[in-house]
Parts: sequence; structure tokens; C-alpha cells
Amino acid sequence: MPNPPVLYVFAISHFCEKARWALDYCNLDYHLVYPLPGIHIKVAKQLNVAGTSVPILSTADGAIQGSAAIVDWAFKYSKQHRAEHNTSPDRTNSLDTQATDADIQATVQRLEATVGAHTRRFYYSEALVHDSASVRRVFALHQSTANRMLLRLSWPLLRRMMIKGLDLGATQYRDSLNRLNDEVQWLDDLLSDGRQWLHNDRFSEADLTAASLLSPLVLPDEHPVYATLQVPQRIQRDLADWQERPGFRFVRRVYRDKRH
Ligand SMILES: N[C@@H](CCC(=O)N[C@@H](CS)C(=O)NCC(=O)O)C(=O)O
Repeated sequence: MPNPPVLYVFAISHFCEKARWALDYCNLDYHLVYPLPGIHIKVAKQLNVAGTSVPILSTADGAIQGSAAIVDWAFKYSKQHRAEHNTSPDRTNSLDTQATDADIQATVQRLEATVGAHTRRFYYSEALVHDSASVRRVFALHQSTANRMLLRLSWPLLRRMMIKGLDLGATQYRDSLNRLNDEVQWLDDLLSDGRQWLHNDRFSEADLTAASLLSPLVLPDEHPVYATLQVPQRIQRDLADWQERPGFRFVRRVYRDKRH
């Protein structure tokens, strides 16, 4: 690739992990940039995308916002590249049908709306409200000294804005925990017939989405960031019994097998 695309991410974000994993899985060359929270809005404006959220992938043909769109781009780009260079089908082949498979798409959309949203609300309702330094430390990763200083100064305001904007609190913590319990139960049930992958007997965007969006709760060893995450004790306690659930074991296996 002559001009490697640039992937803008928050290190702590599970949506960003999903996009990053897809690019890694397809063996694509790219630069990672970690805008500070707040500065990311300026970046989004400069890249001329509709919303403010990351991940955003800036390519030679324009910017792509949102993890699902970036996954699509990665698989299409790598397929086209293989065709142009007459390369034999590689492992991304197993994902080629993902856009046309209704079951896979339904699972991806379900997981984004439920697990994506409630993992974040659950985690931050404890971590940002009661131990916000643990969150700030992850935002400080890969930042210059000046940016770390800026983050420290702006943190009280950012924290307040995130608590309000993401609707965080004790009731929300409980509610999201219950919603996550239902979703993990749905996964446990789906996996109860012994299937290796969620759909079609092969690794697909559904597996990648389930694993990446649950990764803040499972903390797989292969995750590029979460080894440094200091999970608040209350979350550890509340999830202690979940670690051996089929859905959580599935996430660990997908990371072990597919996140190199
Ligand atoms: N559905 C979007 C969600 C992305 C998202 O919510 N990103 C958060 C970080 S986890 C963000 O950038 N929030 C700041 C903002 O929206 O300005 C995706 O899959 O990319």
C-alpha cells in the first residue's frame, strides 16, 4: 500500500479494538494515532466525517468512520488486493461472505447495540465514577509529555462530560450488568450445541465483534491494551463467576486463535 491509512483510536475503546483487529487480521499496513479525548472532535472535523466518534480510518480515498464500516473496508480492500496481485485466497477468504449473510449481520448489529453500549456503561459507571485515574492512565498511553499534562488538566471536565454524556451511575451500573448477563446468556445458549464459531462453521465478523466488544470484561491475554487495565475491584467481584461461562471461554479462544 503506497500511503498506509491512518487509524484514529482511543486505546481503551472496544469499538476501536474491533476495527484494529480487522486491519491486523487482514495483514494491512496502517499507522495508529491516539487523539486525546476532546482533540478527537477536531480530528473528526478535519477528516470531514459526519460524527465525532472514533475509530476513524483515513485512507487515500477518504475517511471511514465506525468499526463496522472499517471492518467492511478492510475485508474488501484485502480481497481486491489479492485479486489484483493474483494471490491465492488467504485466511480473509472466510470473511468474504459476511456482508451478504443475514445471520452474521443480525448478530453483529445485536452485539453492537447491546454488548457494545452496555459494556461501556457498566465499566465506566464504576471506573469513571469511583476510580477515574484508572481510566485516565489508559488515555495517557502513547501520549507525549505535553499531551499527558494536557490530559491531566482537562480530566476533571472530561470526566464530568463523560459521566453525563454516557449516562453513568449506580443504577445504570446494575441495569447494564443485567443487560450484559442476558446477552452473555444468549451467547452461552448459542454455543451450547458445541459450535466452534457463531455462524456458518467459520470465523466471521460476528465472532470478531463478540470477542472485541466483550474484551473489557474478559481481558484476553492477546488484547493489545488491556494488560495495563486496572479493573476496579467491584467489577472484578461482580464478574468473578462469569469467567468460566461458555461465552467468556469463547472470547478467550477467539483471541487466542485469531488475534496475533
Ligand atoms: N458504533 C460506533 C461507536 C463508536 C464509539 O462510540 N466510539 C466512542 C469511543 S468507545 C467515541 O469515540 N466517543 C466519543 C464521541 O463520540 O465523540 C463504532 O462502532 O465505531
